[in-house]
Amino acid sequence: QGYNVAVVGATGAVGEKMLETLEKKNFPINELHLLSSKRSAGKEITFKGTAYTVKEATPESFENIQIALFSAGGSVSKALAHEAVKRGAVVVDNTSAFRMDPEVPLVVPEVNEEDIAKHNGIIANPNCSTIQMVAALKPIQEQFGLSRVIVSTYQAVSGAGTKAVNELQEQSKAFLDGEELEPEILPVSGEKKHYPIAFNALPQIDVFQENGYTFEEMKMINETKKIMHDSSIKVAATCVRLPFFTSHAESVYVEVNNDNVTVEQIQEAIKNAAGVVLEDDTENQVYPTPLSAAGKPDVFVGRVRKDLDNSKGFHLWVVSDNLLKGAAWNSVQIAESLIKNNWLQK
Ligand code: 11C
Repeated sequence: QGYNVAVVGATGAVGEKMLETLEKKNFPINELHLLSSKRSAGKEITFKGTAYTVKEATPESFENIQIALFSAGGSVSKALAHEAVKRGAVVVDNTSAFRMDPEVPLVVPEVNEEDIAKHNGIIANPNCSTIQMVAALKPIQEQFGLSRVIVSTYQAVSGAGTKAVNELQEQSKAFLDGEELEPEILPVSGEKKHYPIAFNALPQIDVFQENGYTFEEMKMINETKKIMHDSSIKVAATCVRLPFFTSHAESVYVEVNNDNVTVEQIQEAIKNAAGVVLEDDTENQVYPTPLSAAGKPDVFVGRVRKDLDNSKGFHLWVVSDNLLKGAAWNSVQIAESLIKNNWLQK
């Protein structure tokens, strides 16, 4: 038995991974509808050997759809997610449109799968840099308590979309040829100023908020508290874009609730956590990197160390493919959970 599934944003970087993931997981599909903005409609995409024409997403596109996976940007989700729900679909939304809405569960299945049951038609997929961090934090919170998190990120350009990927490629070639290309996309498409990404590091992901943090940083702060069901965890974030294509890496400092926790205990907890892989053997130079994590659905953790001054403090290095666990894989996991637990019907 299969489901009628719509993929909204099918031609985008995440949409492409969404289709790859549905295929890889052999998701039970009856009818597949590939939807996009007007601009991308008409393109052909092959899924499991069958060619599909991408259609413009309209409210009527969702008649008879049971599961709609949205990743076409916040404005499309705001315009069409409720239209899809009205027509009986359950929406898994990969944008920031509804994440902080108290009526909308924000879910990383390894952390808070049970929240899916409370949905009113929409379930939000968190920001990619948040997903991989909370997956690594969950076993620590569960076993040792968690009072504080300070994270600095090293994020791939694919998080900013296909145009940013092209910009890094073209700028890098030009730079190596001794030429200079005017930056047009990064740090944020549509912003007043642009800076080169090739051979550079940009401490701005998304737009600045009134408090001096960027929206990406505030997403990490607010989403972490919501997903982990604890608004008392202190969270601070600095998000930085670096010139590589895939995977976000994060240096994460955490404080647990007691003084006697050892590095080995933290490593053991991470090793046993679902969806998380410990790659931590400094003697043999084993640790994850953006390249080693690319194309894999797991979250990888290495470099577990105890802070030298705070007996409750630990440092971790967390890496994951931002388009897989950070986006498509997590969305499809949510869809699978809806089916497995009979949570599609409300
Ligand atoms: C980035 N994390 O790397 C962003 C992309 O809220 O889903 C994901 C944006 C989002 O630029």
